[in-house]
Amino acid sequence: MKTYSFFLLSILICLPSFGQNRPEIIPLPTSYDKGEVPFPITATTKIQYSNKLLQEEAYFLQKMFLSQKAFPLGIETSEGSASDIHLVLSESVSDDYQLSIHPSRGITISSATETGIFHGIISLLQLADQAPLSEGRINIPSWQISDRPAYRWRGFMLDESRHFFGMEKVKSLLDWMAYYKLNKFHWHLTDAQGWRIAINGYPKLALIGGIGDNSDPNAPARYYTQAEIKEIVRYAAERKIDIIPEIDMPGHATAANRAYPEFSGGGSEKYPAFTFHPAKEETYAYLSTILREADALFPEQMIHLGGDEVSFGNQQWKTDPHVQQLMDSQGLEDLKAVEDYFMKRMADSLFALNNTILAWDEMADAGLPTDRSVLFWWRHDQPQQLQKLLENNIQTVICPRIPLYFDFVQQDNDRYGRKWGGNFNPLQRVYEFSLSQLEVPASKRSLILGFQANLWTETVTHEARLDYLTFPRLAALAEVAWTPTSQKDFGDFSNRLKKHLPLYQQAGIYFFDPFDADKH
Ligand code: TNX
Repeated sequence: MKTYSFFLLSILICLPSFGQNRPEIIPLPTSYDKGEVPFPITATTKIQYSNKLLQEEAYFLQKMFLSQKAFPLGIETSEGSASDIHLVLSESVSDDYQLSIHPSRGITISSATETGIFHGIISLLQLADQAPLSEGRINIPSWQISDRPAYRWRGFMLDESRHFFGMEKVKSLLDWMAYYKLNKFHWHLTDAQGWRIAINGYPKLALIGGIGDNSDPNAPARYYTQAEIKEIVRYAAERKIDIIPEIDMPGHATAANRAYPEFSGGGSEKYPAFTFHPAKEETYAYLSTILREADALFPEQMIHLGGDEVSFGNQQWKTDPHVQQLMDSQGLEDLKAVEDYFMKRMADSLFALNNTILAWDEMADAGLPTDRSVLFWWRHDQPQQLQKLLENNIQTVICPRIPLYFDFVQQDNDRYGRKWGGNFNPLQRVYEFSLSQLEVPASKRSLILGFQANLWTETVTHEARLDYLTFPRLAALAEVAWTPTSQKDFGDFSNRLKKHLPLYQQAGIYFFDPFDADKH
């Protein structure tokens, strides 16, 4: 009895410090161990890197300490003293990165890749953000961390067609994605409401197609110039984020069709001029020119062609004699076959540019080549679509509306925002999402590239609203895609997350506070 109560007592004593047994990092690293004595970073600490290839990472670390902590850390390429931060590129590290903090040997981040070094830097910055600054020192707890992501696709999609947010907001989102080690920014740049990417060969796309948004069809044209896109791509690359543009086709094309009606395939009463024309050769030449310009701007060699919801507005195809002729000559049985034919031809244009085609799950049966396509499963209410993708051996990104659409609200009593059939996406539901909730046979697991959250913006009329829907769910998404399911724990995540809210506040982010929900 005595030993028993002693045992209970020791558990009780240990409990309050439980959180400290995990590093204050989101997403939680895969393995970690803590020493006793911290290492102090001061204004005179130096950064030293082992290989010229790491110069950009060293500058990034320097820039962050300067802007966030007002510490002007120096940079050295030669061997530094013991009190340094070392960045070491080393083939022998098999994890994504290792971060070692030692009271006398200083801080070492090692990895076989620059991306791994960057992730190690992010972990260090997060530890520094949670360490008290006293007497000019930031005491970093002496963690030994080995870390690697569970999935290689950790994505976030922003729709800037329905509402346009602009370069500064996109850069801020990229900052936060980097802070959570998210690595794919899917940029939905075209849709019915507005065309947001300048195309030199077809200037009216931006100048006329860029007019309007979901709040005001006459809002002055807003779009990204090619110079701005290059700047954003560079900014993302510095943060190890790939940008994937989406040029949605053959549906969701109304804005483009306002600019160049000669390529319109018509629409329906509810969705007028919704499609590109699938039976005119000129359409394919036109769209291929657009893709060639997009390819030159985005270095990742991946373009998302949409392919979603074509049936919303392809009614005119039924009566168009050119479409009928195409169906006869190509042996296409129905309009879905026309859609697939269209996408396959556009995929060929992408392959000629050495690109991979990305598209929504509507394309699961289109017969796209498995080695050059990635499809996005978004229709949570159609699990058979996911099964089709897997049966057809298609590489898949998991982004079901429930729970990964961030245009759906976080709490039941929100007055604005989406909630369909009583469904919405609270933080915990997002956090606890994992592959184990889906039917994915072990033999097909390698087809799953990872996870992505999508922020559609029909209802997102301004920045504060964007923030409110994105934060803090972005942090939960990070742990869905990075941390092994067996190590996830919502209670522990909540403890770490609480300490990120002041960071959002400092950054001027209008976040949803899950710990004080009634206030909203
Ligand atoms: C479906 S997801 C769409 C979007 C909407 C979204 C709203 C997808 C491929 N298409 O056009 O914005 O639902 O949640």
